[in-house]
This record gives sequence, C-alpha cells and structure tokens, in this order.
Amino acid sequence: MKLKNTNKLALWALALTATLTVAHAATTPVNGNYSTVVGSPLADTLATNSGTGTITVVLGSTLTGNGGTASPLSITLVGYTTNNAGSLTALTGNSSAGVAVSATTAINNQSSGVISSATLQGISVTAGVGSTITNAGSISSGTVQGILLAAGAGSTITNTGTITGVTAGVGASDGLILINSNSITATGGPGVTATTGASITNSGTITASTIGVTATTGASIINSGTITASSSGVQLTSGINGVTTVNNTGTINGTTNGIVFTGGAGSVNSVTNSGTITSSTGNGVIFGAATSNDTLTMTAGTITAATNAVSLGAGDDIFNLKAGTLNGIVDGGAGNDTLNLTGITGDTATINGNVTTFETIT
Ligand SMILES: [Ca+2]
Repeated sequence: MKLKNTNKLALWALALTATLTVAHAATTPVNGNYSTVVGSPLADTLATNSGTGTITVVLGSTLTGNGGTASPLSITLVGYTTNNAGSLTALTGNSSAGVAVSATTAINNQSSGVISSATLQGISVTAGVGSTITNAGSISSGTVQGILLAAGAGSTITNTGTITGVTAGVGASDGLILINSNSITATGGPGVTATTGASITNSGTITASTIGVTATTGASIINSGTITASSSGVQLTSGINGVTTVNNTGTINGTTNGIVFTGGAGSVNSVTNSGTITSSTGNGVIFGAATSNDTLTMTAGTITAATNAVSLGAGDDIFNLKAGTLNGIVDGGAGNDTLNLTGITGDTATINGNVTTFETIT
C-alpha cells in the first residue's frame, strides 16, 4: 500500500509540473517493443495526465521503437510542447511514425534532434488543427512522407533542417503554412503536396522525384530558393473561381513544366517572375486549358523551355513584360490576350522565339 501511494504522488507531481525530461534511460525493453527506452509508457503517462506542459528529450536520449504499433512518442492531449534534442526513431519492426500526433501540439526538433520512421511518417498528425512543427534537425521517413498533416489543418511547419520522405517530403491538409530555408526532399513523390489555402515560402531547396510543390485553390507560393523536380516544378490546381499565386525570385527547374496551373473555369492565377524558370521537355509557365484569366508579370530573369516559354491558355490573359529573357514560344492561347511591354529606359526584354495569339500588344 505504501508503494501505491508513492506512485500516486509521483504522478500527481508530474501532472502539476507537466514536464517530462527523458534522460539516458532504462535499457530494459518495455513490453518487448522498445529496444532502448520508454516509448509507449511515455505516451501512456501523457494520456493519464491533463493540462499543458513541456516534453523534453535531451541530447543523447533515444526513444526507439522496434516492435508493435506504438510510436516512440505519441501526443494525445492538446497543448503539449515537445523539445527534442535526442532521437525518436521507429525501426523496421515498429509500424508507427516517429512521432504520432492526435491533438494540437508544438514540436521543436532541435539541431541535434532526429525524428524518423522506417515504416511510416517521421511525424504524423492525424488530428491537431493549428499544430506547429519547427525543425532544425532531421525528420525523415524511409517509406512515406517525412511529415504528414493528414488532419492538421492550419498547421505551420518551419524548417531550417532537413525533411526527407519517399512518397512526399511534406504532405499536408488545408491551410498549410510552410517556411523552408533548408532542405526538403522526396525520393519517390512530390516535395510538398498541400490542399486548399497553402502558403509556402521557400528560400532553401525542395527536391522531388515527381512534382516539386503541388497545391490546390488559394495557394500562395513564394520562392527565392531552388525547386527541382523530375516532372513539374510547381503544379497548382485551382478549383472553379479559385485564386493562386506564384512569386519567383529564385530558381524553379522542372523537367515537364516549370510552373503549371490546371485551374478550373474562372480561376484567377498569377505568376510574378524575376528569377529563373526552366523546363527541359515542356513549358516554362503554362496556365492550363480551362477558361481562366491569368496574369504573368516578368520584371527580370529568364524563362527557358523546350516548347512554350509562356503558354497563357484559354481565357483573357495578360503578360506584363518589363525585362528579362524568354527562350521559347510566347503563346497567348485562346481568348482576348494582352502583351504589355512595360519596360522603361535601361530595361532589356528579349524573346528568343515566336510571339503568337495576342490580340493586343501595347
Ligand atoms: Ca488566353
């Protein structure tokens, strides 16, 4: 009885401080599932305590799963902040994400921090609207997404470290805010795939084996870094009357297309470019087939493509050309299209290709 009371006191104290510091810990496997330290018991502890607090995994600590389906760390209650300077790793025997999130939370993966899974996501958010993930270390998956926000709408990812996945670097639901200044890589899919209302700011590198960045209606892409993709660099799919924007001062390299919009009728899509956009087999900037009124503004830089440097597609479109170089065809497509030459003294605009189907040139 005395031992039981002691345990209760310990749990009560934990609930008050809501702080767990996981130091170099037990080597005894727990439930036969964890080769190194506390994994499932940590989650259980959180689940039995209420309130908010901080989970700290200190430098040198490892929470490793190598069996079962429980993640090395599971966040099941709203309001916890995790600071990880150690390692949260699900090995091949552990069918789980490195960190599983089912409630709004904040994860700070520090420069020494490693969050990984061999079989599922590095971090998987299955519930947790408005969660924040800040990464200065390494987050990776050996099979699927480095980070998956399956149901974490409105979540924010700030990456100054590396995020690596196979089916995607980052897969996100609506309202993603992503700020990347280091590296996001996918070896078997898109670098970043998001849905409605994504705001993606890249000053680092996004490298993908298919599309670099893809999103749907309401996307805003600001790139001053490098996006490299084996199909299209950026692919945005607007719904009917949707609005999407791309502002590029960096480099977007796509094999199939540099930037492609596959918008719905009535969508309003725009690109502002002063950087470099290239496509080795297709189009530099192409506003897809649907009737949409699109605007391309070029103030500097280069667009180089195998076929169309610019294809404005159906709809009444505007190309404001102030300066820069276009290598390829410039095509207004169907509709009543306008080419505005907006250069002033000192500007040079060069088009190495045919200019076709513009109804108005000013
Ligand atoms: Ca057109």
